[in-house]
Amino acid sequence: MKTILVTGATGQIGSELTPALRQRYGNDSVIAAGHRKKTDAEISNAGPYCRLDIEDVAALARIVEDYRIDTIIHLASLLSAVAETDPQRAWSVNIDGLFNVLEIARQHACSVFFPSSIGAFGPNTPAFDTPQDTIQRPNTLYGIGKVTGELLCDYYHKRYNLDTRGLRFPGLISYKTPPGGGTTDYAIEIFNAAARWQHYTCYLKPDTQLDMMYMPDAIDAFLQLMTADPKRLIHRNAYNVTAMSFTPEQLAAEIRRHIPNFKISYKIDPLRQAIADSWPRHMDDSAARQEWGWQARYDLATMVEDMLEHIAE
Ligand code: AKB
Repeated sequence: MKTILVTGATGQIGSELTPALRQRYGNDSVIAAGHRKKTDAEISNAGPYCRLDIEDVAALARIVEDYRIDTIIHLASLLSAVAETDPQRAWSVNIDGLFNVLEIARQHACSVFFPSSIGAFGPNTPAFDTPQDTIQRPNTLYGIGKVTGELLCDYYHKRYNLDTRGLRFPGLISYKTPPGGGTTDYAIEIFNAAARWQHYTCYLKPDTQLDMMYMPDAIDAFLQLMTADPKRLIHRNAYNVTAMSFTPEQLAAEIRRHIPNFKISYKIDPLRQAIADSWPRHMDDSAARQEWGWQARYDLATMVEDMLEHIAE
């Protein structure tokens, strides 16, 4: 039986992954940790919650010892756009935070799951069918943190035999938790705007193509990788995974099939446009398919239908 610590449990992935883990492993076996005070959602989410600043290694060690944690899912991180506005803090949270997690995991023999991102690639990476193993020279602090994280997780696996595993997520789309400072946030904001005002002003250019995934697929990917046969994991840190790849104008056209009056206009944010322009257009995720059977359930049409249905509720 696992006892799991989820850092960043109140963030976009954590607020959906934590209940999914609790359903599978039991409420008391999944300890949620976040830097915020407990929210209403977490209170109804019936299970232990600890306040944790990921830069505080002693506090992290206390939680791991007190709850006899054997698995750490480390989600606490600043997203790409917000990281560019404060690179020093991004280093401290994203890189020092992961290093703290790996050190505590080494001392207590915990498994570690760490999400990487399309941000781990850069402008020299092949943009289409981006291979699993390829050039990674990101030009954002967020991306530098993700590549560092992938390499650190490899190092702790090889050097200390820790069971480290990770995924390179594309933009994640969900209706439960609002986005928090990412470059791909437009693909979430657009749904609320479409449902309320039939209009959205997008900060990326109409033809900016990026990989995306609906949150239920992201949760499945986590759970599948966690339980995958370790002997089959060649690229354990971190697997390219994607579900769909589209531009703002393609997403708007799909939304228009449900809301015919929906209109999109553009006011480009140079920071987020530059970040998006440095990321791949479409990743090759065949390693994840071959090594642990990855397959997405949602494409653009089914994701849009489901998002609009839930937002209307
Ligand atoms: C972001 O936009 O920063 C994230 C990501 C793709 O890693 N959603």
